[in-house]
Amino acid sequence: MHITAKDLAALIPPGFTLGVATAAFQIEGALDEGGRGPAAWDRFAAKPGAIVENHSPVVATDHYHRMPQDVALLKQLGVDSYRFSFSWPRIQPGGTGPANSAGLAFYDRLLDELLASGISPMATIYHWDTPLELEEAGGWMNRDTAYRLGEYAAIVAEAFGDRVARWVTINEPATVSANGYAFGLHSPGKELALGAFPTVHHQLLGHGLAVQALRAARVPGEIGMTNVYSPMVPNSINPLDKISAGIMDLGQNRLYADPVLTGKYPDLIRAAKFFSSFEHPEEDMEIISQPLDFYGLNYYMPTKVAAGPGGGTVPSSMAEAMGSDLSATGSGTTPFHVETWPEADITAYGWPVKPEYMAVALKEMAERYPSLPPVIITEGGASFEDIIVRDKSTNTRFIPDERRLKYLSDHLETALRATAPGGVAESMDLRGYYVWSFLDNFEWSAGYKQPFGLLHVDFETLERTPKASYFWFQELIEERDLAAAAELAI
Ligand code: PSG
Repeated sequence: MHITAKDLAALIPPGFTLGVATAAFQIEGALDEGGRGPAAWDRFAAKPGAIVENHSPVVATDHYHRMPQDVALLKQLGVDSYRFSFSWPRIQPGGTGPANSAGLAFYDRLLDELLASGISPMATIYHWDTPLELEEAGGWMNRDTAYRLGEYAAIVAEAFGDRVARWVTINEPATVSANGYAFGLHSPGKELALGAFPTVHHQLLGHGLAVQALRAARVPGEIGMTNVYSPMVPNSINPLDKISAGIMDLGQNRLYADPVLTGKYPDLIRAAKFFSSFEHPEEDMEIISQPLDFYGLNYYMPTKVAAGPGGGTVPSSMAEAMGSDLSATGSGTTPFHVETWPEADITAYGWPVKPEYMAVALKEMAERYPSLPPVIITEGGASFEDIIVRDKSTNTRFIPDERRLKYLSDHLETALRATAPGGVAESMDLRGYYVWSFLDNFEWSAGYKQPFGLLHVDFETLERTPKASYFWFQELIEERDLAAAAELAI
């Protein structure tokens, strides 16, 4: 069971944002309409075998053509805010030069529809859709891409600065570097292992340059960036398991958060060979660590780590690469792998459902980074296979996604309790939670096989159907508003 919507609503502090999130490439489709240029992801997804069952992003949810209906569904849901991303190749088809006016016009309409519906826009500037031309020039391996991102940010700041309430410069650089450049699971499909380190630095630099562009344009909205965070849990008290978890924590969490929040790469990273063989101006660190108005956190799950070969989901190349390279510094370990939680619910993706680790994540973040700005959970959610129950007599359809609903309720409850007075992360100023995702969409290399939406999408007919989780979120927002109104009346 989970807490009732009414009791959960009572835990929500004033001003806390409830929202839903998407990303352009995962929902828009219309890849060659409106003057959009090709993205590296278009080409990657077209490679046979790159995407589960060779699913195509060409149509996705057809949001590009259905945007007004989708905003109506957001309004009906009642969310305070909607997080979406600007498509870089729609706005700058080749990744450089002047803006494509048809591309800008689409987001102009989206922003106007949102504001007319009373929904506060949160815009991600870069959610992985690198223009193909930039990828062909090296993509994030090329320092130049960081400057291109800064210029693109200046364009969206100028065009939309009057209407965007919150800006996310980049989303999850960790996933781009690891999946895209180290292990080849995402675009551009490179398998550089530790050689992918420049893509980390260049994305972080791009983030900093985007912040500079937004500040220079004096946008009134709040500025932040988003990193994914997964607490790394040793499989046992065996010191080798602990060291393994520590290495995963360094390579997936701290590598991306430390530079932004402290202006420094972690010492163990700085001591590694791959780091010393990569040269970058020291001034970059100041650009990367500019003060932010908020820090975005994508939280999905913890990761249980054990020393030694076996198990799954950590590509062995990563384990070996990181283990062997760090061992050269005297603090190394054997290769390691991810263990499962036998007692936990498991999503369709194979991700463990362990809501109590939401509190661990927030506590670790709060303790590790004393100067942490206000935090917004910019994504959280779960993929489960959905079934549509049809009632012939009333000709209605019902999608009983209890497990997704419970995932969301338990995680939001845990986050609210952890950051409330007396909670384990009480020093954290948590300002919001965005459900991933508003609607089922193109889940990168998993295609349409991993539905995260509050809305079901039939990828044959493109029809949207609210799931039980949609009605739950709607009820939660209503209960919160009722409680606030009652408070005012007293
Ligand atoms: C990457 C890593 C983790 C979770 C999600 C992502 N992790 O280690 O817990 S990807 C992220 C992304 C979005 C995806 C969504 C679901 O920002 O585009 O669709 O989460 O995978």
